[in-house]
Amino acid sequence: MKNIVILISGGGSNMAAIVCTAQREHWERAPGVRIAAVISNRADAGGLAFAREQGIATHVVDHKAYTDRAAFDAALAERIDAQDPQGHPALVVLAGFMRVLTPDFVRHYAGRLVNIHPSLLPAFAGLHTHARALAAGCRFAGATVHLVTEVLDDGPILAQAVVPV
Ligand code: NHR
Repeated sequence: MKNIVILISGGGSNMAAIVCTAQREHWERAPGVRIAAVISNRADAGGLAFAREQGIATHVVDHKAYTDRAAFDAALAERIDAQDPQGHPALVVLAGFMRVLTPDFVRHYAGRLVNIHPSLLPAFAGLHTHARALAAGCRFAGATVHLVTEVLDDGPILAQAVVPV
């Protein structure tokens, strides 16, 4: 069984969509994939309750409890890797995860770390994506799934979906 770990910071709507799709499409049967855990950097993230209700293990690694980004990322990676019996989850998904990750963290998960970004990258990388897209008068919005690299919202694009505004 391949294990997916999902990282969130808030309501977890994209996480919930992944979990519901996994259930509906029976990912455990084929291709043999399970959502092993949902991890948040905030204890009050709304998505944690949803995940728990679905029987998914939840964890909090609070960034405020660490002196710097390197220490937080090391603790986070340790918790992520503990979700797989081999210590090597197949995929780590940033689904509204709001902490910038260090190069060491990104290297550790090279090729198996993806982000769901709420814009049509390369437009509107970074924060406040929707407000900026609306202010710019965009007629289309969308989302991008990309491999995470050291450069913010910059890695190779795996999928995009477009919606009219
Ligand atoms: N880390 C790396 N190295 N590369 C990426 O592409 C990343 C990443 C970490 C998160 C998600 C991204 C998004 O899609 C993401 C991509 C947070 C920030 C940010 O500035 C920027 C982009 C994204 C997420 N965070 C502030 C920080 O100081 C905190 C903001 C807050 O807490 O609200 O880390 O949106």
